[in-house]
Amino acid sequence: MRLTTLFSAAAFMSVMATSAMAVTIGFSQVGDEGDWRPAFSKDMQEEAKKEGIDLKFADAQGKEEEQLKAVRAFIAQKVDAIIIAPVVVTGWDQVLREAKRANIPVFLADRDVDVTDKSLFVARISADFNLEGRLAGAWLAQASKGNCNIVEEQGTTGSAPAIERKKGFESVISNFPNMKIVKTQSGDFTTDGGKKVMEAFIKSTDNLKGVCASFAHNDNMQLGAIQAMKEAGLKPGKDVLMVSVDYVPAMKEELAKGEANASVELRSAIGKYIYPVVLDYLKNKTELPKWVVIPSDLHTAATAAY
Ligand code: GYE
Repeated sequence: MRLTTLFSAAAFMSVMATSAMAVTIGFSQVGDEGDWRPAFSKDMQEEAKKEGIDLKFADAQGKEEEQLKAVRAFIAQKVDAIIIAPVVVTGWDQVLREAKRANIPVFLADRDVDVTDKSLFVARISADFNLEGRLAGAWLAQASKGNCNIVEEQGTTGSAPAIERKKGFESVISNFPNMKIVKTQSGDFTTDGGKKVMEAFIKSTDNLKGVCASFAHNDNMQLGAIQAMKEAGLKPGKDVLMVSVDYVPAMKEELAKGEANASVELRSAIGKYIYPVVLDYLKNKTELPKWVVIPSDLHTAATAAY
């Protein structure tokens, strides 16, 4: 009897100790556009559980104002750390200064911010979007032998991946005088957006006459573009080379069917890269590299893993 009481008292105390020690992290997520982002959100929630982190998850539904509100709420709640996947790169200085004043370390996951004072965040953990653009461009240069009129579906205007994927892609194709972007428009990283943009391209180019490739900043826009092209009687993957970024499951299927040709993988299970950096910093206050880079790979039907 006494033993049981003793045991449960000890168990109670240890539960108290663990919960008192549990790290609380606020995570401000972009939203749930596309297939990649919800997979990333799910991974962040599952990994947090595994690490015993009390995660406060806020979905900004693609709006920066919502993210600013969420970050301010995290500051008011005195969380131990804040992780932000910023919708766009601008507009962050003020709120990051507020977090710094409150002594709450901020980490960037996935997307980047454009701030002059880099001490406003501890580190960014993400893939190299410029490299993704260069890999897509290099694949296309080879596949088209340096001869290609390209239509481009851009991601969300002002977002780090839209800016950097474009820059990286252009830096490669600029080495080939007969490769050029003939049409470009934002499809906001969504399937619907990509479909609408491709419909407009089809109209304005007389059914993609003379167009050799579609470069989409993410797979969902390319999936929408594929639909639009099929509806117009075109053969994506055959009439037009299709290259994009993310390598989501639906794109793997398109690669297998031959309706798409290449996709640069953006890993979504990246909580295992992000949390150890945050936890290590909270525990040891170690100097961290400003950018922890997650690797990227390009896949075609030949290399896709099914
Ligand atoms: O490629 C896209 C998502 O921020 C890099 O955002 C990420 C991009 C990803 O919605 O599908």
